[in-house]
Amino acid sequence: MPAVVIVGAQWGDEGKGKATDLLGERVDFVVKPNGGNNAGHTVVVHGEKFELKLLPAGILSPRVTPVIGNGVVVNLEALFEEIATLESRGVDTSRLRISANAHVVAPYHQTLDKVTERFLGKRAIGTTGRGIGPAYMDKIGRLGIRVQDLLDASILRQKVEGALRQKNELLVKLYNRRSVDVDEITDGLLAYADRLRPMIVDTTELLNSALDRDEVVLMEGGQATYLDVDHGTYPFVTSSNPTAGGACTGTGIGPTRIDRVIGIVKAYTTRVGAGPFPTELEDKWGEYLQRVGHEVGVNTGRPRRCGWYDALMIRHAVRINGFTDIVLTKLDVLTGIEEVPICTAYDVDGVLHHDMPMTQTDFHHAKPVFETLPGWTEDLSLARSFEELPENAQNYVRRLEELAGCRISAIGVGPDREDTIVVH
Ligand code: 2SA
Ligand code: GDP
Ligand code: MG
Repeated sequence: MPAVVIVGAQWGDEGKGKATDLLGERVDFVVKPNGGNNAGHTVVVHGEKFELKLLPAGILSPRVTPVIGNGVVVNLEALFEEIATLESRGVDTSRLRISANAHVVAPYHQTLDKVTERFLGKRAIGTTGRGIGPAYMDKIGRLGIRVQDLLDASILRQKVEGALRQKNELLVKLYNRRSVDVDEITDGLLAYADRLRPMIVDTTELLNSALDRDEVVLMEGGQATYLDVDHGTYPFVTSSNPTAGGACTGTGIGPTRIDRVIGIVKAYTTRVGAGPFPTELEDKWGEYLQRVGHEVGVNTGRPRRCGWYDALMIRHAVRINGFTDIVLTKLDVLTGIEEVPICTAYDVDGVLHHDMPMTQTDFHHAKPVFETLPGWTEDLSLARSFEELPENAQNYVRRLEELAGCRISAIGVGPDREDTIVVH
């Protein structure tokens, strides 16, 4: 039975958390393959709002076992804070399992994230400041601390020492900061060991055995396609692979076991942080989408940049991820707009492109070419079938489906778990 992957198709905040939560009813395991507490999901369950940062959205469904996969970087302070907040609101977090191979975000990663951003000045990425990039740099540089290292105090101390030798040079000499103390870091991490121990398992074995028993495993990608370090708008990306392939490496589930790859697509486009954004609106419509769509970062509280739907980006995302289905979210936010633009081509220095340009320079120069469809004024929030949508909203969805080359199997018409139309 199925292993299902959920991937954001744009720059994040498409509503992956809600989609995961919705599928939670039919799922046994929800695993997070990448990212860390830079993610942010808002999930509304019967009017009650939950904000998740590090934990997978599946934690809100009582029958789901939530799992933090090997590809994740875990800030232990943030983890236990989030667990405490959820427990205080009556959510049972005791089923949570964490991969022994997941990496730890240490306080010095956060320091380095912030000083690097400052050092970059105008070229700053606009990171969430959570230490994600430096933690992944250590992982790839083979200087990382893994969750399993907390089970062996002497190994942990050696690894922290190894990691800090080079970083302290950097912090003191280049960034004019005080050096970080090995004992302070080691003891700080060890303080979590006892609480962490019962959660640490071989999650690859756990998830593959679940698939052997025909249970359903949902892999909930953090961030999104265009924040992918390989396929995104580099260097304005995160430091992991949020695309479908990253779900395999980040969990240890092989590609042949995956049955469905669901792309979460917002009915317009948003982005947090710096980087190119061809359909960005810097006029009253950008403010309109920001206000009506409540487009504010869950983690950092930053207002999200907003723009019209970009069909080139979605078609390319369909290919990179091999989407079998699309869940279209926030269609309700477009209600009341007289003519709804869709970007169907880019004008790059006078040359028309119908597919994503090969180079970042071209993408930076891309000017959107729009077609417009007539809008609708009816409230969509009560629609529960495709036929109950106003005709113009139906036409908008059909046109997006045609341009994407992938079926739209569900449509979001409001933030609540219930506000969803299942099409297929
Ligand atoms: P980082 O911190 O190294 O991953 O930042 C690198 C880039 O990735 C972007 N990024 C995100 N973009 C949208 N949403 C994210 N999560 C939060 C949310 C964001 C928030 O769900 O609202 O609260 O601000 C997320 N995480 C990383 C980031 O903006 C950089 O462009
Ligand atoms: P994620 O990072 O992809 O999980 O998305 P976020 O939770 O950061 O941002 C999506 C926001 O849109 C959240 O506030 C959701 O509650 C909200 N949302 C999700 N689907 C819909 C929808 O169909 N309509 C409306 N109006 N809001 C939605
Ligand atoms: Mg988010």
